[in-house]
Amino acid sequence: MSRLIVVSNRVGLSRDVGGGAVGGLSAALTAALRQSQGVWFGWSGETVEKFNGQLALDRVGDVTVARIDLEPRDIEEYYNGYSNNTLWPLFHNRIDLTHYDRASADGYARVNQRFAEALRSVVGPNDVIWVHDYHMIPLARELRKLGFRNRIGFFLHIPWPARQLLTTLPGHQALTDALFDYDLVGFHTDEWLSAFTGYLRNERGIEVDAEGSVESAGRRTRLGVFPIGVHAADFAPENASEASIQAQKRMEESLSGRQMIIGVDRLDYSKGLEERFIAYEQFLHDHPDQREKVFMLQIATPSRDAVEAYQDLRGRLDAVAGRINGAFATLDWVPLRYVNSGFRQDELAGVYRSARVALITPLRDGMNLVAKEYVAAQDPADPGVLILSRFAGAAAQMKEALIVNPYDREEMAQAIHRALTMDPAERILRWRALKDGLERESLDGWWQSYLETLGATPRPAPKIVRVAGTAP
Ligand code: GDG
Repeated sequence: MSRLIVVSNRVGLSRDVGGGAVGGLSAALTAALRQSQGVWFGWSGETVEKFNGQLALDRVGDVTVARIDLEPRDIEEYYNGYSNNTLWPLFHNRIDLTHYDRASADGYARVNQRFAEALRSVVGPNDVIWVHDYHMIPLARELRKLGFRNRIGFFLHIPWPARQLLTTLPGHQALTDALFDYDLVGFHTDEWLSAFTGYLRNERGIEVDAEGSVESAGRRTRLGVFPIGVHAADFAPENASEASIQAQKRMEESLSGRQMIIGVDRLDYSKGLEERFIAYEQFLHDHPDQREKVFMLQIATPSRDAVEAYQDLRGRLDAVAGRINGAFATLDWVPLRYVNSGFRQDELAGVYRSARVALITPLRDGMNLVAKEYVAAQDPADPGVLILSRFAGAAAQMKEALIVNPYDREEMAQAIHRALTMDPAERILRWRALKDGLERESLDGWWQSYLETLGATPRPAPKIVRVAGTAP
């Protein structure tokens, strides 16, 4: 039987999380895996002094979880280094934060080899392998070297950078060539796909054929756009869990009749948090009549603390938040509540429901799921307004949001004012269109259409081994 093998840096599924604690993407991949009693493979999050290649196997319901430990040096070079200090900033247009060094690039290659070796004992000849994200670009190449002839797909959760930026990366050719060892490469939006094909055409002289495939070194790779969605029902008010209702109640009690603006992001420079705070400051400055009638709650869960750029950002955000509250707070009003702890997903849904406005303004984002979750959580009779950056992949679909340029603080300040004062009829009209979009582009539809497309790609041809003395 053909099973699905999902490979990602971290495995989102575990025995000890349940209910609202698991994120939507993890739940969706788990659903995909359940269908074929599949395997989810990734780094355990743990380190061992000396790499031993040992797989820890665990069974969670119908799904097998296979995890592997890495060495501290692997984490430094592969994870903190090449993945998060080179590829992440570069793919998010932050060439100023992109650090390249040969040791990290070597560590990235080494860990991908280690993952491929470890997959040998897991993967059967008919299994379909689905590799996720920028940590694993060369994995299919390593698997092919070991003789794997399985269908292997890759999905990039982040944007693809413009050619002019990508070509600053030493070894960009080898990195992109590695994608040709996949049978299907998927992106969130047409824009990311066309950045990729533009690079291939203009830098490498490789054209996309009429079927949307590219051919290089005798291998054919299909390219496609698969916009990820959310499981709207998990956020819908009618399905609210007790924890969700309590979170909403707690929020509403703390509003004291004020309107709330919500932001929820990983603490990451790509999310435009500093620009957002400054735009909110501008709004408070431009609209004295709105002060004390509104507040902003920014939930920003720390991530990648070991990377210097993230420590710097944290310091800057603390300073701007302090400045805003110092300048505008009164005895019983704090204009900006800035929270660095995480919440359960169902609690978040309750928080989304109590917010009149969501301010989701990344400087660059593969998709952005928070924008969709906010829409899914709204009360149809009294929905809130989504303000969305034009640079989030989600903006390609969510056109009825108030679309803003996150670099333009005056425009953002105006959009905040417009959202807070929007009449109910317009709010409902916009929300309905956005909600319909969520139904059309659902999370289940995302993985199903990706896997269908991957399943329809021709099976990689066997390697032709020439026997000495025979004619070619
Ligand atoms: C990458 C791409 C792409 C946040 N705080 C808490 C929490 N979250 C959840 C949100 C949302 C998820 O984390 C964040 O997803 P995003 O899409 O906004 O961003 P990234 O983490 O950067 O994800 C992105 C995504 O991959 C999927 O392809 O959209 O562009 O960068 O679901 O709700 N969840 C819980 N507590 C928190 O405090 N439970």
